[in-house]
Amino acid sequence: MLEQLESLYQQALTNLQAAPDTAALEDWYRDTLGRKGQVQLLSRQVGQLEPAQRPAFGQRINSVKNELEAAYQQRAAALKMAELEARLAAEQLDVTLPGRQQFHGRLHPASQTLRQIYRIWGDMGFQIYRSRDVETDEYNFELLNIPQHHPARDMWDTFHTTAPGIILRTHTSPGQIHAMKEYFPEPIRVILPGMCYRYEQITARSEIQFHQVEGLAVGKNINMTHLKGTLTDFARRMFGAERKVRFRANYFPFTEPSAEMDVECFLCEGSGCHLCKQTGWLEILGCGMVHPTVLRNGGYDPAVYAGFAFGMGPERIAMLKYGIEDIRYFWSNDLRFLEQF
Ligand code: FA5
Repeated sequence: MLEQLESLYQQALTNLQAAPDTAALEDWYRDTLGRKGQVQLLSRQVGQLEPAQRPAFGQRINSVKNELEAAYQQRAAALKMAELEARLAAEQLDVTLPGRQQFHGRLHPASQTLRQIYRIWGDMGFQIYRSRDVETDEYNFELLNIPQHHPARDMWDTFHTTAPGIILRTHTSPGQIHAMKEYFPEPIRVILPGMCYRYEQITARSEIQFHQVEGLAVGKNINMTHLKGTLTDFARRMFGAERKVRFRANYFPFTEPSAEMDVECFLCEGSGCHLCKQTGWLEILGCGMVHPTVLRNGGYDPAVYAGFAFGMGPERIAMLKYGIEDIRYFWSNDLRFLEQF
């Protein structure tokens, strides 16, 4: 039996050295030193020996157990180290490599311009009033003093839906009526930003969808001076403190009198260049005193109240500010364009 123990011992040592990884090592331990392992099984057979041989066998089996245990610990440590080294080699990390630049998103140039506009009007006490993109013919035209079949309708080529009388708004002006109906009889100071849609030919200056920012002030003592002063202040904050502005008479059915505001060309400072088509001026918005009919349609008595309104196109303003030659860049999703802002 002692011989059996010695050969078991030698075999166990050989197997231990041959265990390729920690999983095989655990199997070795279970089969050799575990509760049902070979050493344990052999030690249970001690009763079969002559009593005189038992102490020597007992001593040897104890020392075999201790030696195998120590050899196991050693092999386990060596295997663990080898596995760690293999992993480190496989997952090598070069800490001297330069870092990869994080990609930061940014705001679309139209959104940037809109936010600039919001901030300026916000500073002047104007709140943002959101109004719907899908409108009725009544709000987009009739309540703005543009009846059916009136030639002024030709100013706004319209997208119609299959539902009669339901259209995509051609300008943000119908929001004026919504705001007046909601605020009456309070005084009003709002801007109405949003997308507008026109069934127009797409060109370098005209899109079929574009933003507008409408403005509306209604109160008891509002006159043309307020309109001019407020819009001049806006233009100076937007385009520079020294910027000159001018108002040209114009026609809109929902304002009387109506005007268009130009700012001095900021490329040539008014001397004439390709941007301003040699005029020295850039047109930026339409405006006027709210027409009495429109005030009445919003619920305000024109004998008591007056108001001014304006409407500007942020994409056209951004084009002027940043020298963008073609409005089609805004919605064509070309990163080479968008990443410049
Ligand atoms: C209007 O739409 C009036 N509702 C503006 C207004 C409001 C006048 C309140 C008086 C009182 P107009 O059609 O000119 O006006 O458009 C206003 C601005 O929208 C233009 O100055 C321009 O900047 C922008 N715009 C108009 N059509 C297009 C288009 N197809 N593509 C891009 N921007 C456009």
